Amino acid sequence: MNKYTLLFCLYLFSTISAIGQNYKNPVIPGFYPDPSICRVGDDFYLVNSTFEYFPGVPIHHSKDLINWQPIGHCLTRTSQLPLDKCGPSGGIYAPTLRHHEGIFYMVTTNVTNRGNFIVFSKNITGPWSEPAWIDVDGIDPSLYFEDGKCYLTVNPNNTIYLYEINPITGKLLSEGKAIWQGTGGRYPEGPHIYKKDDWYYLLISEGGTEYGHNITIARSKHIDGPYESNPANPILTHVGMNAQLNPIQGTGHGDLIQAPDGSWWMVCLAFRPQSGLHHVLGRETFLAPVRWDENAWPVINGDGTIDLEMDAPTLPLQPFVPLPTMNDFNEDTPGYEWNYLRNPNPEDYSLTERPGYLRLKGTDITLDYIDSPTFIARRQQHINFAAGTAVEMGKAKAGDEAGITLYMNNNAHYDLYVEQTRDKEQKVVLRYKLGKMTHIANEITVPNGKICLSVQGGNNDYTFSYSTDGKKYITIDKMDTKYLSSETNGGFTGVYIGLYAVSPYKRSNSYADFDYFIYLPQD
Ligand code: 6LW
Repeated sequence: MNKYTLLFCLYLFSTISAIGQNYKNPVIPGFYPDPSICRVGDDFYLVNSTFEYFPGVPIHHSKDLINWQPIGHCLTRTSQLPLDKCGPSGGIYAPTLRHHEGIFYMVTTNVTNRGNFIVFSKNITGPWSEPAWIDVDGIDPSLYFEDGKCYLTVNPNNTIYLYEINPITGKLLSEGKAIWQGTGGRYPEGPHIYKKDDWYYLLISEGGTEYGHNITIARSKHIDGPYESNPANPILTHVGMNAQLNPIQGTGHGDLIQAPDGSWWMVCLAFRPQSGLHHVLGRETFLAPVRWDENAWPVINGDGTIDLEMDAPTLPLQPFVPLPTMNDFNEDTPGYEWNYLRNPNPEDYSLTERPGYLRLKGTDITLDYIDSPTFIARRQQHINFAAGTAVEMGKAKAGDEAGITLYMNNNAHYDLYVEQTRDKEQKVVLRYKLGKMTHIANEITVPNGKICLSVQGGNNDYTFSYSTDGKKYITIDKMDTKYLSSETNGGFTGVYIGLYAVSPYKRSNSYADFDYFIYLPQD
């Protein structure tokens, strides 16, 4: 056998062995809720909601529905994503992504500012257009294209309405028609229309995005109804006895997709409770196989539940190179995993002023404000993880602080930081902010210079440590994960691990230099 035959055989073997493998859920872990998916040829693209974070609506790419790689965001400019004073879990709600005749469309709602809008782009990585605002109430807009027409579904007044729309201008071209209210569950939302064979299918979510969440479906021979409910509804839910011990809960908000091989799949959101019934990672993106039964209704993974370990044949797997665990800050711009709070002031961040360092310039906007503190963060994507950084204060004045934060929202965050003291010394401080309470767990005077800060995440606790030499770490305290959970704080987001800087002075020339950032998944 010559070299090429051998390589070909190896390739064939790897492809064949890849088909039929099981896969793990969630397929996109961490705060990636409200997934919407579309396919162009062999390429799948998926978007999620982002609320008060910037840039908005991350885009992932996949060849196999299981391995996903971040490739950008739809909303990268303040003009597309005004988030001024947007409260926690305001801003961008569920998006829908569709591709039609060479153009990608993303439709979503900025619940804090002007409501529903569409952006479009010829390329999935943008640049995406300015918003075309839609004069309609409700959330979770979706688009469906057919015969040169485009239809909008959206849910004002707890009812799914259908409109004809111009997807470029956002102008409504017809009166709205109420087409379904679901099966009686609260918050009928997340509607999507699909056509398969002779039927229009209307997929929605009901029950709210907590433990009662579920997915139902109706169908009609005509796009504007009447829609008949599937007698087997809900088609996906974890409220039943068959999922009472399932580590995945709150399954809902799905979108269907057909793969090039003809197989059908659903992406949906769900969460993973930890430390009792608390979830801190936010709502994540899951994948389920779909089959159509003899009466032409979709069946999700057999019994309408999903698992962490999925027992299902997959498309040929095409993994991507994972993100490195260590970020040396050697790039000139932050990677797609980094987010800001609301609309950031670009002058407060630099990766070029000191090559190999992330420089943050603190302002008097603290993490407690509904505003844009100097804060750049990535999602906590794993229940068990280790994260760390090393921070050096520059030209610091008394009261300047910089460090690492576990941030759920302005009312719930744990901060491990270096603070400049009045007498030109510094201290390491661990502070908990929970509602109206701010508690300093400990403060330790340390020598001037670079300080390493680390956080270890686990099921019940976060453990906070520091080091003055990068070798010997001293644990300061442990704090419960559950107080940062969605159950404790409400809202739709998950915990971020942030690097931040604050100064008591509105504008000073002080700064903090972060040497590296490590995020090590340990699930
Ligand atoms: C979203 C709605 C929902 O718009 O929660 O879980 C809302 N589903 O469909 C916020 O994500």
